[in-house]
Amino acid sequence: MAPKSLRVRMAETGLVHIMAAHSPFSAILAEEAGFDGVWASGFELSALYGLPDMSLISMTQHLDMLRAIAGRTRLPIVADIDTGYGNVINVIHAITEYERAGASAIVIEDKTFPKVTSLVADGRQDLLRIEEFQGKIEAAITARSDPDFLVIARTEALIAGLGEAEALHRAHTYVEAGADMILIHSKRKTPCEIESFSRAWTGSVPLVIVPNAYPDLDAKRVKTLGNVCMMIYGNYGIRAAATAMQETFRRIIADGGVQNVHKDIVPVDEIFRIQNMHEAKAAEARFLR
Ligand code: SPV
Ligand code: MG
Repeated sequence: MAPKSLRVRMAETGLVHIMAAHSPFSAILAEEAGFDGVWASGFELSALYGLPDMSLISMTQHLDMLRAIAGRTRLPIVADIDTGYGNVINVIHAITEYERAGASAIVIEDKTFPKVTSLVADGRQDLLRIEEFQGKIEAAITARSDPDFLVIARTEALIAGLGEAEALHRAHTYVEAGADMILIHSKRKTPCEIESFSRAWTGSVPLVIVPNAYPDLDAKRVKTLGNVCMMIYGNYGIRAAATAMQETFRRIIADGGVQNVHKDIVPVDEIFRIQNMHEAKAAEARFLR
């Protein structure tokens, strides 16, 4: 069975849950846990390389990982293409490449290249001129070949401290340019900014949120807003991995060996299962002569 498109899934359930992935392995775990899709996160891939999320990871690096993810999960992939890797010409090229690589949607943000990650304190958050970003959206819509490939426009107006009026104005102009959805991001510790934006939103397309900074906004509360159709859990994969590895690695040093942690982490058989080892063994038994 072919994976359902995000549009279909959103129409069926009203709200899709998209988990951040930085590798095929994390995407497999997201699929097994029951998420509707994976977020090919720029933040997570940057962190995987031990780098800050500041446009240091190239499009080629991100695309290579996305292709590897697409090869190991049937979940739709929402690709975080940051600012689109340059100007409108780079965006056109990126859309073609990401669609071909197997993405179901892209999110493009209205910051200047190179960007600074959104949640860091005192980050430089320079926004693009509205007209230029509208051009990027129009170009993305024109460049896609499948109308179900979603072009999600992300405004960083709240992140940049420009206020709700500017965020709403930008979001409306991005819809005029053809955006399928609007991602509204906030770094407030409470959901107040997002809930206020959602209530004020009169645009014709639904909203996407990334509740990284304001964890209290759970799915039940989001559903009462009525116009948020996608939740992206934007840095939870890498944070969960960091938690587990930090704890385990610390204990091995403290214990002078693996004798204690051994029983608290998954057995190697579980990794074999996730790797599809049984299929490789079966193929070997059948064909290797
Ligand atoms: C990402 O996961 O790369 C995001 C979300 O863009 S955030 O890092 O919160 O901006
Ligand atoms: Mg990002």
